[in-house]
Amino acid sequence: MIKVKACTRYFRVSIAWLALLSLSGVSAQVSEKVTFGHWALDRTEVTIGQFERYVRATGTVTRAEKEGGGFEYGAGWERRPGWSWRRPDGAVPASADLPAVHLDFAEAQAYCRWAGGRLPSGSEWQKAGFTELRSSPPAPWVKGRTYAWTTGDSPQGANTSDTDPWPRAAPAGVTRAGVNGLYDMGGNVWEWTTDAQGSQRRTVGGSWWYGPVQMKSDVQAFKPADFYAVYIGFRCAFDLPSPT
Ligand SMILES: [Ca+2]
Repeated sequence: MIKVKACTRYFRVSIAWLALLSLSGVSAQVSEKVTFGHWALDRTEVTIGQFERYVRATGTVTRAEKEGGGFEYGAGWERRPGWSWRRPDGAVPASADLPAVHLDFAEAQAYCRWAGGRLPSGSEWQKAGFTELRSSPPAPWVKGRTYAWTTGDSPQGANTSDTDPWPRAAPAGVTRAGVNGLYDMGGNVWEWTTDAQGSQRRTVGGSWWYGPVQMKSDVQAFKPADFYAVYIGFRCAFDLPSPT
């Protein structure tokens, strides 16, 4: 379970990615949601900055804050004192665009309700994540095609435990845009869905902790709904008025 990355290769890849990102100019001009007819999905995982606005508006104090800190996997699940969405890794986060984590299912759902939406179902998430639904997608995306990965034909460009520029979580919009122009559907942090097995809820997409195989659509990763950890986040779905 230990994440190892070769330093020399890491820096070489980082330089290549920085050059690529400087050319692509992602995130600045794109809307925050991707629309699929009667519903929409957040383009990125919900960020610390977005969650902070919710906390300021509602006075919410999360369970990780009240209960002594969020969890990270070490020798089993270990509570990390002081870790919460405010300090995902125990320190002031480098960017407000990092994903909001250390939130259980109900806390994620409460945020989405406040934002006018809800958590997606597993099937909604899966369709948006793997099947290109845009009417005129930019190259190389093909309308109607279902891809093997959320990033297309390969997992390259996602933030997993494989060699990439991100040792832990990555800020929104810096990884490679995937199917439907969505970011981090695979990798970065797991995302809560409403799929239930008793008191458990399905998380999808894998995370920076795991290899790319956890990104696949058929992964069934259910977690206790009241669990929160450093690599579980979420994004919201929104029901839209039907076209008349
Ligand atoms: Ca994700």
